[in-house]
Amino acid sequence: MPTASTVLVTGFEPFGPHATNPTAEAVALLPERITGARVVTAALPVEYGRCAEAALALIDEHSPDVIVLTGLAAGRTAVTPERIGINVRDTGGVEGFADNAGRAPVDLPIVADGPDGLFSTLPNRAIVAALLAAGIPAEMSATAGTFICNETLYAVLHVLSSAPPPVPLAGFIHVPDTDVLPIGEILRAIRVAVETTVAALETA
Ligand code: PCA
Repeated sequence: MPTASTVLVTGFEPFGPHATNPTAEAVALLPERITGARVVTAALPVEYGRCAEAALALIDEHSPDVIVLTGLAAGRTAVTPERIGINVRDTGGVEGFADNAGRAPVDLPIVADGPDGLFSTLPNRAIVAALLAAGIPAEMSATAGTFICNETLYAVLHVLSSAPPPVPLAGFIHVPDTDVLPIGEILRAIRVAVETTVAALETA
């Protein structure tokens, strides 16, 4: 039964119409340790390519046992662990919308010849149950979209899929905007997700 010594928890910088990003604010408020594990946090850039490079550099530097990537999904009304990352970069459906470097690719792969999809390895069912038990709205999500959050999830899972053991548990959680869930509740949700994943690792 392995014990988590390091947990990497990321949010994202502001993007598009959002002057702030609650995930960057929430991860910066996390305590230095959660259930004994050291907590490393960062706000990732909202740019194709650089988002995943930044996440992978942190993974290289800190060798985390647990990786919880978080991002804002404005319009959602629940905290939503993502089931899968898909091998698609596509910003084309939204008029005038681009990443923070002004790029709006359409129908491109993230990894040429990569698998179509890669599943999160976080204990998503247990996380949803723990969030609901904590009084936080939560449900599983079947799509992280085709923008930066999906790319970061897919690229991290792709690298981990060929990494030597021990491979960290890794996945993505989208959170609603602060008009639906105040920042303190978003912080609590992320903390519950981390605690649940650390506990799952210890009973594995
Ligand atoms: N949400 C966006 C990118 C950054 C973020 O917080 C997304 O869902 O892709």
